Amino acid sequence: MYKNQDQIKDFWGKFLKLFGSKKAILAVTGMPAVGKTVLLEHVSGQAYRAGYVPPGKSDRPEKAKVKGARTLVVTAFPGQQTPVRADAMNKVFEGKTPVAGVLHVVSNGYTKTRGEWSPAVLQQAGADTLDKFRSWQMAEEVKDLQRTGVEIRRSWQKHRRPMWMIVAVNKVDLFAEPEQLAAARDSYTAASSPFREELDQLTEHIGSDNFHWTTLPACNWLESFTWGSQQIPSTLNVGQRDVLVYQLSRSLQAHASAYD
Ligand SMILES: Nc1nc2c(ncn2[C@@H]2O[C@H](COP(=O)(O)OP(=O)(O)OP(=O)(O)O)[C@@H](O)[C@H]2O)c(=O)[nH]1
Ligand SMILES: [Mg+2]
Repeated sequence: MYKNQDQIKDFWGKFLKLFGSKKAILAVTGMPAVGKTVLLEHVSGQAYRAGYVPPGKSDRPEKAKVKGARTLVVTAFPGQQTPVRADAMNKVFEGKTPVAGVLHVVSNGYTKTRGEWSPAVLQQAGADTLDKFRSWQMAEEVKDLQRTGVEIRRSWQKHRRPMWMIVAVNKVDLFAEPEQLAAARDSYTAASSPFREELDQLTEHIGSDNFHWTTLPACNWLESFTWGSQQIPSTLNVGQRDVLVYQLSRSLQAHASAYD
């Protein structure tokens, strides 16, 4: 009998050290500024140190290990389409060890604008309201899923190993009202939605016995979203955010174990 939680943790720590936990290779994909790095840093625990702030745009892939029943060896790719990203994706998706699962991050059109994508530039390009900007970003998300699908199919062709995808619908602190959440879910999963059509096509190419997808709400950082004079408040609190981080971590572990 164990007297307390610490002893149980200690036991598992020693057990995992002795026998090791099985590894699963995971990839975090998605467009620029949807929240991949911040998500990875929360799921891996790195962000829970005092004074953490989001690091900004990634120029290269980021790696982290997430310990649990499975040791998740996770790579997040930079969203910007550069040779560095292409090379990194190639190495992981066509590497020796097959990718077990993909965490594909989307943000319901709330893509953080940075540098070359300043609101002023985007407004000149015709995205002069938040609604137009979000629609445009969501159309970009569909194209980005197509590109990710190409990588997944390459991995399937090389390894013939079943794969899964969790679509993390991120930044839900910006659309946490029940009807807003339902609308977001529809945008990604309703039969008529372009994003869902892309998921269905990918499933058809690989075969439903070999590819499975699901969606999960996610939030890792509480920050309002500003577009011109419009400000969308962040309406969750830290406790609610932590529950979402925990649920995502659990779902990653559950998928990694179930599809082993
Ligand atoms: N409201 C809100 N904002 C978030 C959340 N997660 C991230 N952000 C914001 O989005 C910005 C971009 O997050 P990153 O993790 O850097 O995005 P990324 O997908 O890694 O972007 P690239 O490195 O360019 O591919 C952060 O700096 C935060 O300002 C979230 O859950 N909610
Ligand atoms: Mg990043």
